[in-house]
Amino acid sequence: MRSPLSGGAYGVLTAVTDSKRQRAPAQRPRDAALAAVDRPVPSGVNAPAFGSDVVADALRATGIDYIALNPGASYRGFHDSLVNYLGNERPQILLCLHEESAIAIAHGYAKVTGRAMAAMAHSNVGLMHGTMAIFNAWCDRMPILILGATGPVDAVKRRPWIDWIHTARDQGALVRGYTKWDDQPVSPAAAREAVLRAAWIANTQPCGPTYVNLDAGMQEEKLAELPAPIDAQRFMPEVASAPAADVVEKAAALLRDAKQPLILAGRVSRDVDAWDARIALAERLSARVVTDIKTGAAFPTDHPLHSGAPSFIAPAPDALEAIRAADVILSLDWIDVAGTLKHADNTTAKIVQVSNDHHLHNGWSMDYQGLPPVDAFIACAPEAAVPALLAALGPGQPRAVPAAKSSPFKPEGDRLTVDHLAASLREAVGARPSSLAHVSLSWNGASWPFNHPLDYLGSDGGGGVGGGPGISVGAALALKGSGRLPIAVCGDGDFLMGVTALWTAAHYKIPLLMVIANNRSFFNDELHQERVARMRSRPVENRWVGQRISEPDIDLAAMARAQGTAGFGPVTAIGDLRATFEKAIAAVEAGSVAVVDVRVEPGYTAAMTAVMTRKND
Ligand SMILES: Cc1ncc(C[n+]2csc(CCOP(=O)(O)OP(=O)(O)O)c2C)c(N)n1
Ligand SMILES: [Mg+2]
Repeated sequence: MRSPLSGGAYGVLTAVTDSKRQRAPAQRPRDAALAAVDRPVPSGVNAPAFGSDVVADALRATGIDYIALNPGASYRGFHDSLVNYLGNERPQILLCLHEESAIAIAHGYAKVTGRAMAAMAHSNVGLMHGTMAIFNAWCDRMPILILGATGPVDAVKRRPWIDWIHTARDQGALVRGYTKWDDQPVSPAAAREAVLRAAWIANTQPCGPTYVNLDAGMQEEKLAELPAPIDAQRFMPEVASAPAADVVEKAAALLRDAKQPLILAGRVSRDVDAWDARIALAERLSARVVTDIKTGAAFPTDHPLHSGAPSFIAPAPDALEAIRAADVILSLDWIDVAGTLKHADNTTAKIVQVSNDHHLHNGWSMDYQGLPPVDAFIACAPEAAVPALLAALGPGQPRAVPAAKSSPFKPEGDRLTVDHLAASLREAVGARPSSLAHVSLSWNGASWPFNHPLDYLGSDGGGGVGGGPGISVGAALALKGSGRLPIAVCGDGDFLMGVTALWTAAHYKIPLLMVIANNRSFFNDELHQERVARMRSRPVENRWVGQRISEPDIDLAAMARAQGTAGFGPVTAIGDLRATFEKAIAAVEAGSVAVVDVRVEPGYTAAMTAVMTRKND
């Protein structure tokens, strides 16, 4: 029998090509050490014979290298196809201890490559475990091809009890509010089409997760005949969105006439040319630039035009000042324009919005944020708009703009804080290229400069605590072999919820340095309780009750070691930080995962604390 995809069962491997977004890690040859893990004995099977073989061929045709999963009988047919038909390569299975980490790993991988990896969750229960991570990826606009399965849709084929509890009428409904598309195909040919469509839609901007639910009956069906061969690549065309010329002209005119233009650099790609184009645009306009810690590095933070440290909840004071002073604001797919204007006391600046995010807005999730006033709307991705704006503006004389205020970062006090952690970590990292895959809520954006789009990969997207470890492992997977040191800084709460993702990194030999900013608390919520106490004139001293994670203190390094990683700490003295980080980095450079537990004083930056504890907000 011939494969149902042209090129043979092992043929169509380059379906996803081109696009600068994926240029770096995704196109490196597959990692030999990782590929050598979990090799099955050869099965001698090279012809598709079951429904799930057709689906496996389709998945391979998408060009996806890995599928992170937690197993389950609802997809035992497909699992067999991955192992015994495809030989556990292209895609290779990455076993995860929880569906939440399977999805988060795919999320982190997309943060680096801009392209979807696959993840799989068993029936309704596995999908329920994965939902928070799917929501995080959705809010972060990251592509993931999620496969799921259901007990036989045909009730006659169901095994008693278990197949009945694991069959739901409309399983996709669990995730429909925060996926771009979902399907439950009935036949192998329809499933092949669904997989190709899911990969295509996930990877088309604005990106996001898609979900295909594979009926167990369809997977296990013996093929009477194969679906007719197709050329998979033709079903996943590259989609380019171009800005309309008249709107670009209108925006360029607004920006050209601006006395104090400002760029809010938001959801942008990891592409180096696009990074350079943003710098060129800011310099052409002499525009101040503000960036956000919710999104990956978008502009060099030590550029004289960059204002204020990237921050989480509200723009940093210098950034706010620049926003208030601006007369024209260019948003490059900034996550929350309306909220940012609100923070800036509703400035009356003219707004140019570059975004195609509205294509994803739906009735279920409000992650689209407030509706901002807009004077020129360029409906495309920033990567297409910035060069168009540069061309429309033409050459010009840069105006003299005073360099943004910058005071060198220096941790204060003699008690170990997250600032000391950051400063010592930077010293230990030295001149090595590194990528911050994740930062804790307590992170101070001023503590770490970004000078390359891969220097920082952004936050979890949906504010779902527990995503940090998995996202970091996925990013480290994508960065493996790139020469960049993957570093993640996780809160202790975040770490504790997602720690088992580290086992996957250890098992598949994915080096990663994880540092825990361990304030022994769900500290964010201590600040919320403080605020409520202030509003109600009740004792703020009680803010810690129901928040602190101590008595007993948890040995986080031991938890990490239990996953097969190197574990250091707890580090309690500032003077021990650097040497410990150096040891941990040496372990990572020798191929390990290393985790350092650092006991930090509870506390956020002054600006974040002020925003969170304001009495009347
Ligand atoms: C799944 C989930 N549960 C609860 C919360 C509420 N929450 C927001 S931040 C936070 C504390 C996180 O603790 P940690 O990672 O240690 O960071 P810290 O606040 O201590 O800096 C919690 C519980 C959430 N956002 N997501
Ligand atoms: Mg904490």
